[in-house]
Amino acid sequence: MAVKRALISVYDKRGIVELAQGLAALGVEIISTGGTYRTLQAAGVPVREVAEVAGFPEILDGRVKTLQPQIHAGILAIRSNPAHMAQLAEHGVTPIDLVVVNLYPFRETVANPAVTLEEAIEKIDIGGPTMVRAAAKNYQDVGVIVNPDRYADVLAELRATGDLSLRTRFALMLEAFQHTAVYDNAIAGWLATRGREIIAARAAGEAPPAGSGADSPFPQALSLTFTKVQELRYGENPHQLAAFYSDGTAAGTVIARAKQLHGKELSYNNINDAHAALELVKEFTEPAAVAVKHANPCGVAVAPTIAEAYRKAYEADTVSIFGGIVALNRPCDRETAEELSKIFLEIVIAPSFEPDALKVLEKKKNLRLLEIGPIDPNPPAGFDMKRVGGGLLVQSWDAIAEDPAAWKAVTRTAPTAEQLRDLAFAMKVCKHVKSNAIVVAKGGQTLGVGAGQMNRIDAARFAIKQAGANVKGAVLASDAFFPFPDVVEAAGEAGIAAIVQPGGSIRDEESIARADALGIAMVFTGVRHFRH
Ligand code: 93A
Repeated sequence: MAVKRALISVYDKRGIVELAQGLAALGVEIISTGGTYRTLQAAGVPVREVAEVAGFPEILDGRVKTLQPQIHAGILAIRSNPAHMAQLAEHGVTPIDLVVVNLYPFRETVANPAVTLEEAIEKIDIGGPTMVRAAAKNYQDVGVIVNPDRYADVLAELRATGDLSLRTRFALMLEAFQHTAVYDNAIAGWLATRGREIIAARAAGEAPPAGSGADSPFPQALSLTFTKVQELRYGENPHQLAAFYSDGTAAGTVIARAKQLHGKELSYNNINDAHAALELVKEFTEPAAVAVKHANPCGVAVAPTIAEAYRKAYEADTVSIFGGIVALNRPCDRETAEELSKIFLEIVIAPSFEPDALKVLEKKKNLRLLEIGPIDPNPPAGFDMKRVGGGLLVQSWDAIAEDPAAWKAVTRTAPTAEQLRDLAFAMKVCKHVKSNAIVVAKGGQTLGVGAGQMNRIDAARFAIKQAGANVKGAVLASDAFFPFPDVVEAAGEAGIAAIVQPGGSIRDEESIARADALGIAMVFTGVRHFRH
């Protein structure tokens, strides 16, 4: 599919001159609608107007610009179908190989609380989505760009190969249909809420109530497209049926696109735990190892080498890791593999496995090895979601980056530099532990993890007990504030040297006074990390 002719019709003109110049330099003929035509012409790019090509002017204040058979037949004709091509010739239609469109800004328009129904409706793009859908449908022969972020890559591919690969055209098609789906969702959502209010007021002969106009990141109606990757043997328990669906992005979770090098098929619990392990190991830039059981970290450590980090993570809790999942943020080398193979693990996740390491680990018949490539520190794409009876709870990911430099020491003694490093480490882990969460750590290693307790003091007691004799001089992190000074008291009794917690309780002063009395340094982060 050589690109000979491109139709460019964009509302947002950013980057369009550069793209058009690039296309023109490749000998691509460009046709455009009024505003885009004028922009390109002013920039000296050779361009013809759609009206001239179609032999029909833009009419109805632009409502009919591209809704022409000359345009749509040019987009939709199947090039390998001789009858289609003969019909184009008969009617003097030239094929269009690339469609570059971005739509009237409906969402931006209705973000204005004072917008009228008429203004909103005028911003419903008709011709744009029609071209986008036509071009997307004919992806075998036509490329479609709806996202200015794609300009550079498409141009680069055309420069390199004179063509767009099937994969590129397919990816562009998918993005195009997702784009028009989201666009129509926004229209339907606004009409169903604010539009209805306006119409009801009009029918009652009243002025419409003030609109909120909030440009919410959450669409009014959520239609999600997930594709089945595989059916799973069973769900959390053998009597539950289960499957894994991908949202198609896989950017953050990586599980959907991890390469399984060895071992049995992943189970429902495996995928859930692997996700938890991966999200936590992402937090670290230094070599880090994370062991997870039942979606909670049981041993986490950082060290100068990945083998050392794993050894420390194992030693953090030599009991819970049995049958667990380990995530590494560095390639798994032979030394680490030898250590890993000493115990029964369900999964090892790593950016890559060195051939020596693979040889060692492949001896374990059932051990699943997941190669995830370079660790992407970003949260998964889209939202975090949880099913509840009758609906779906949707929120953004808990992706806030903790900045220990911005933490506030609230006690007379501030933590030492070493304690602050441990506090930062403990808080990173704590963020990934089910609430109520308390983490005790020292020297870049967890010593005790209190998870999922219904009260904070029991979580603290558990973490302290687990740390055993090592607790002296260790630090403690809490995912939420202390409602009572009891955690500080238990920490003092155990010999904890420093505490980090969000702060914000009405009894903060009591906890601070107790910490001062016990000689504990305490810092407040101002950020809560509940996880349920
Ligand atoms: O009013 S429309 O729905 N009717 C059309 O036939 C049509 N064709 C393209 N809007 C139409 N467009 C839209 O015009 C495009 O989606 C794009 O957003 C905009 C570009 O117009 P101009 O090039 O005149 O700035």
